[in-house]
Amino acid sequence: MQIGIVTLFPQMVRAALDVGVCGRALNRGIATVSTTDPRDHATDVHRTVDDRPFGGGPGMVLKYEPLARAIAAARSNVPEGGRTIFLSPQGRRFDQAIANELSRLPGFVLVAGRYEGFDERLHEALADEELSVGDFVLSGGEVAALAVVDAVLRLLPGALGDETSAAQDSFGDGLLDCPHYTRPEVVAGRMVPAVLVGGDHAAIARWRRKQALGRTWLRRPDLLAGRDWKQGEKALLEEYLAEHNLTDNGGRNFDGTGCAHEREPGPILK
Ligand code: 9D3
Repeated sequence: MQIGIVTLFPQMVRAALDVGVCGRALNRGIATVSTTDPRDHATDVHRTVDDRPFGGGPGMVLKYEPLARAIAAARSNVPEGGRTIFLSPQGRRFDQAIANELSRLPGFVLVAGRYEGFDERLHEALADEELSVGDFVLSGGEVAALAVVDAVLRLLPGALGDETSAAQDSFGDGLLDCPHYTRPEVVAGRMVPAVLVGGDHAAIARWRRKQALGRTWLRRPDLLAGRDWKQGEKALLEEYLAEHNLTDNGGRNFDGTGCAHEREPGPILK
């Protein structure tokens, strides 16, 4: 996979991608990431990439020509069929399903903005898609681009040490993760759940799935709304709710409908 990133801060992007799972994936040649700096595609002595907004107001706007040339240069390093994706607060919310889609492409170009954003004609003429990473304000698109690249790289075959762990992750199966414990067995007066040290691997797997379902129900009921419930999952969740005295669910259904948007916020795990 060949990924291009158009950014005014290539050092920032490179530094982040040099470490951890991403660094290893890139070192192994599973993917390549190239950066293109729009300043290298400016034509004036000041290497200008931004200008004041028509109509007035604060901040600066990224100019069409240097950005368009930078995007064209980045696209030339990416195979045919690669998409051009702008990172923008106005974009579609990035999620694991989009990460999965992108991981099946031969490559793509991410365009990170700074200042107030891009001249609108860049979006119109050159964007196949716009993505946001969430409803909060970043200083630019780089951190968002890094989130996208990280989420995609770790899905590529060979990127992770343990081939099964991507599928087992939070969101890999549409649920939050179960709790994890390590030594010592008792710390700060708190014990590890007995099942985890009992050696019954079927019981451990069942407990973990039950915890994942229960925590998702409590913390992220929205994730259960469209769920394709697997065999035995609803019974496991019933069991969790009974064990936590949550049988009075105030009319809330398993799938998060019924009152999720009407009721008081639920407890965040006792
Ligand atoms: C303070 C400027 N804002 C005026 C209401 C608009 C604005 C412009 C540019 C807000 C943020 C940014 C920079 N953000 C991104 O480029 C960005 C982003 C984000 O801020 N949040 C979530 N996802 C993304 S993707 C790109």
